[in-house]
Amino acid sequence: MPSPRREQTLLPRPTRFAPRSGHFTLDAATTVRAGSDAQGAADLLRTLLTPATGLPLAPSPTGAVTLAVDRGLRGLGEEGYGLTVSPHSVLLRAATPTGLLRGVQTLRQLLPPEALAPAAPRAERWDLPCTEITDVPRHDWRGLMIDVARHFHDAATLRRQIDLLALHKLNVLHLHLTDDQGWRMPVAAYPRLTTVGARRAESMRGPDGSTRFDGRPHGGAYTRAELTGLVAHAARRGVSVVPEIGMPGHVRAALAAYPHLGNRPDRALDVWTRWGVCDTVLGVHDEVLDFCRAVLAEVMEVFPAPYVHLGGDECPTTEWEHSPAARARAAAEGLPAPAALHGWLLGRAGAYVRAHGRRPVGWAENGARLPPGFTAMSWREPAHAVAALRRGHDVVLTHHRTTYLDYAQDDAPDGPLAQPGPVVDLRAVHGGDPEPRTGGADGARVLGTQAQIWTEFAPAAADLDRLAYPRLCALADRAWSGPTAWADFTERLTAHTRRLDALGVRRHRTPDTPRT
Ligand code: TNX
Repeated sequence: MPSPRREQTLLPRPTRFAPRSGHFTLDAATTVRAGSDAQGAADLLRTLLTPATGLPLAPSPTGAVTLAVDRGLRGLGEEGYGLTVSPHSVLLRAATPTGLLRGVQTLRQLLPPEALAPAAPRAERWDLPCTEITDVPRHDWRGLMIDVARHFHDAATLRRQIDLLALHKLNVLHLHLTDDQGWRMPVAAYPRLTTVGARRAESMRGPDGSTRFDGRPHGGAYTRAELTGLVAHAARRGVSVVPEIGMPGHVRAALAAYPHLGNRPDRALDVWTRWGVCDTVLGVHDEVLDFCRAVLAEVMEVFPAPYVHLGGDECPTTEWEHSPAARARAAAEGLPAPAALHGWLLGRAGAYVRAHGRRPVGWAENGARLPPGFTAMSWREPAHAVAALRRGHDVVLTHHRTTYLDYAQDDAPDGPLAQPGPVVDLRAVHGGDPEPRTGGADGARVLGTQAQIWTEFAPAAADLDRLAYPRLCALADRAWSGPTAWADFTERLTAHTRRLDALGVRRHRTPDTPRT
């Protein structure tokens, strides 16, 4: 079988592409013309290509490679682009600077895979096949969540993951910054969050219910400068970093640092060493509201993303039911039962976020409804996505059976330790869930989808690669292109795998993924 032309191997698959005969040759003399609003794209092109190819791609007003923002271009939206490669010129156009960043990734994929290697064999000339591409994403939210709370992953590791997201035209890195087992975000007014809350005595070795511990302390937190640097690195690649500060549950690390924020201030708590759902949750007294506001104010300073995730998942309500103070708060607020404090607290925090011009996001579950105005991540069942849309929430599809990359990717008996649950293989991620249709009368919409890497069993940087690749390629393809045929996807993935290998991605190999 002849190997496919390179534009047939693009991943994600472009909306429209037509092969043309001939090729454009990039060599030492090739220069790049870019107006002021295309400078970011020109810089990214050089950052990505110069180290590997050795080509300077110097700026010039008469460059054969033109990058241009034309706000009048129709039909390309915020992120679409048009690319024409002819024998003597390359023209990349978009209606926004972000659209150009997406097109730069396409240009990069049109080069031979060796051009992606950090130190490629230096060649004098690099050929781009002539082609005509118009490409517009299906969804606005195309993301990956990385849980840096269960295991800390440092800023360099995250920068590399951002680079890989950008290669796949994914545009959101959702950072799960806090949980029972660790708090990773520095907050000036609450220093113990990271001096105490970022470190645990040991980690459970098996899944929830296991009695085995590793006996090794684990910890880590980012500095504010690291987070700011991460946000800037992501922005240069058109990736938005959405922070998550979980509440009212999943807060044990914060309560270990500041017990007075809980419901049992008399009880000393450790930063949790187990996995699973912990029954300690935030109290609902005024100091807790002050705490939430102080944390969120700092989060919004560091993270300019339009969205702030407030968690909201897996919040046992027993502590509130047994706390006279919580019962009194519920009564004073006119709530039917202490359990309703979940929505009340999220509502207060969400209102604060909204008052600052941002949009709150929460995990949607059945029993615990999100307050109005929240964007919902529906993770348990597709039916919850439908219910959330009907209640007027925008929705990001994050169903565990198709997007949880912490689940095993095959049923190999000797595979690495994974979250117990269904096998989420490449085909499951590629197939995804059907997009819910509700008629849309309420204006709510499906923003897109994202994959999740919960890190109970992913302590190392290499684990992130292994869990994300190649499954994230399938999610990226679906999120950008909409459903694609399995045969078409796997054929492109086989070629794309050479790009991943050139980049040194430590991908997982399974029977349904390319082994080359
Ligand atoms: C459920 S999904 C969780 C996480 C766990 C994950 C393990 C969600 C919002 N909560 O706390 O890490 O399952 O797969």
